[in-house]
Amino acid sequence: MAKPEVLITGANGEIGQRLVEYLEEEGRYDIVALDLTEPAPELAEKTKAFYRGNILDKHLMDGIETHHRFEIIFHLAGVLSSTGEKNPMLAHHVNVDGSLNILQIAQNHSQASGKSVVFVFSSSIAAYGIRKEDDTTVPVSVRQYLTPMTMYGINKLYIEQLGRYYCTSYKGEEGEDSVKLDFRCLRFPGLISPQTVPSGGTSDYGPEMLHAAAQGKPYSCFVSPGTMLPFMVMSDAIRSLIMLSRAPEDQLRHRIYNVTAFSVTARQIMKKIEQYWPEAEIDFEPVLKRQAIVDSWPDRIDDGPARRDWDWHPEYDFDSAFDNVLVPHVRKRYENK
Ligand code: AKB
Repeated sequence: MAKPEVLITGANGEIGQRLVEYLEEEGRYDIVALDLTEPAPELAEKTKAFYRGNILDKHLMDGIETHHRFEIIFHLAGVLSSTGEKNPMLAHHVNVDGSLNILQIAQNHSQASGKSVVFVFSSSIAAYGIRKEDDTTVPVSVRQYLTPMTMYGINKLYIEQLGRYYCTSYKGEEGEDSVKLDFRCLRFPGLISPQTVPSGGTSDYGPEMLHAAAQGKPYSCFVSPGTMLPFMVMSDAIRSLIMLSRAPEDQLRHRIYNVTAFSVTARQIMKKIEQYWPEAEIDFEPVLKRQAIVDSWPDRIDDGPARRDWDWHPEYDFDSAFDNVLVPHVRKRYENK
């Protein structure tokens, strides 16, 4: 019997690669993947179809819509915060217009099959905009401080709202009542993966510091030592995507959830790395623009609603993340290089 199909956009990105691997190993879905960049053959082999192209390409999107029937869509593709600040127009096109194309596929498939497509969107702490005078000693809830300073953050916030709109109010072109898609969204903190080094983001200093130390390379951190951000290891990010996608809809009191694992300063990350690589050469040379972006993100976010509604909890805190996952895996990754 044919398996249900899942679409993963941004499948060659940091989260996408791990999600493809997870779902392929589980064997529950036929995986249809989409990314702008060419995947490694080992990744492409795990999918039923790997489309290389742009989510703005209407012709490609129409082809994907016609050739498949998705039960679930993980929409991960997007231009990240630092890249987005260098090219805000591009970020807006890809993040907003591209997302609209994917939402429309989900909506059309929901209507055609008479069953709501589950649409999982990866949003970000970039949706927040904290000012100096704001009190962030208390973890920030999903509805507070929604005045993002980056194009990326503004785009994320808007897509969250678009998703909510499709899910609750959308009517077809003729104004007819339609079967609506089932929108679910996670606001991710900074993510740290032992397998990949991110690029184009602003929480990248955490993973960059780790991967540089493991390779014996010096690292100059672009935020100040006291800068604090919430983080999570990649395996917990994948768990949260899977858990939210499978939570019974009637248990979801919200459409948008924060998830987090530990809040640490850049100095704490450096100290942790020095426990394992005492010779690591790490210094701090804050870059004004990137520092301002990170300063506009909350130190701590409240993931209580996710814990209550769908039993979310991270598997790894700061110590166990580094001791049990990140350090052993990055060591292995670079041991013969
Ligand atoms: C970025 O830094 O842009 C991302 C994010 C926090 O969403 N990693």
